[in-house]
Amino acid sequence: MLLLQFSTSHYCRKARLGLGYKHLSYQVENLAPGLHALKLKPLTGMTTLPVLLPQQPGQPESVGDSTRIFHFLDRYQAEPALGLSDAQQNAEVWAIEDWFDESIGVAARFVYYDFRAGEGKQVDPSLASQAMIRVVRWQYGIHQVSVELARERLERAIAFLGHRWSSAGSGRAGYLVGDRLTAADLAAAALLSPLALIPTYRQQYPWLFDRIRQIHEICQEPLPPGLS
Ligand SMILES: N[C@@H](CCC(=O)N[C@@H](CS)C(=O)NCC(=O)O)C(=O)O
Repeated sequence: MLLLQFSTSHYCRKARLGLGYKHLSYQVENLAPGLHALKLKPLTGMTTLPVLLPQQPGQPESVGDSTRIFHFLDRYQAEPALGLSDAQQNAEVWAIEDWFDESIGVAARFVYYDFRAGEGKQVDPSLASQAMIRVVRWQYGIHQVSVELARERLERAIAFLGHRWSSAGSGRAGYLVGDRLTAADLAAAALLSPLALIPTYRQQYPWLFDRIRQIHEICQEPLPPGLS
């Protein structure tokens, strides 16, 4: 299998967590931002990464979108499953996965690039990096008001995770749904990982980053910047 990705994308990290959780072997190809669209449009009809190429007879040529990749992986290899067998719990897994994918991952992107353009400029002050950040801010409409809304969204998501993940003295790590890791936990761990570089989040929510670290270790995925 080949995973087409941007090396720094948290959505591509999410796909890698799924592949790693299933112990599947795969290779990655890093695409150059901008030129990526030329390669992807004919393959998936979209321009976003990650895209998985199963490269096996009887399998689709390409699977675009990290949520579709998770569902594909469950069809391709049932165990360990990313969903749950109880129908109600399974519906909750995929609803939370979708919330993180469509809303919280976007909010994390807004807050991360706002940080990188200001207080976190020293992470990479090079002209090339700052130019790339300006393009991303323009492309996604990242400005003061949208960043403020994104911060509020992140606070609500972290409070939710606090109830389900935080072991708060019990010595036991929790799960978002049921009694084992699912697509919901993997999505949350990947899509909040950009916050690991932002000191205020690190100081305020140490348990969050402990859990993100544990999930990466279980999925045999290198830790995100800030945790490595
Ligand atoms: N919901 C999509 C989001 C993927 C996404 O936003 N990918 C970004 C990188 S983090 C991308 O490829 N952007 C380039 C573009 O939109 O052309 C998924 O889960 O795969």
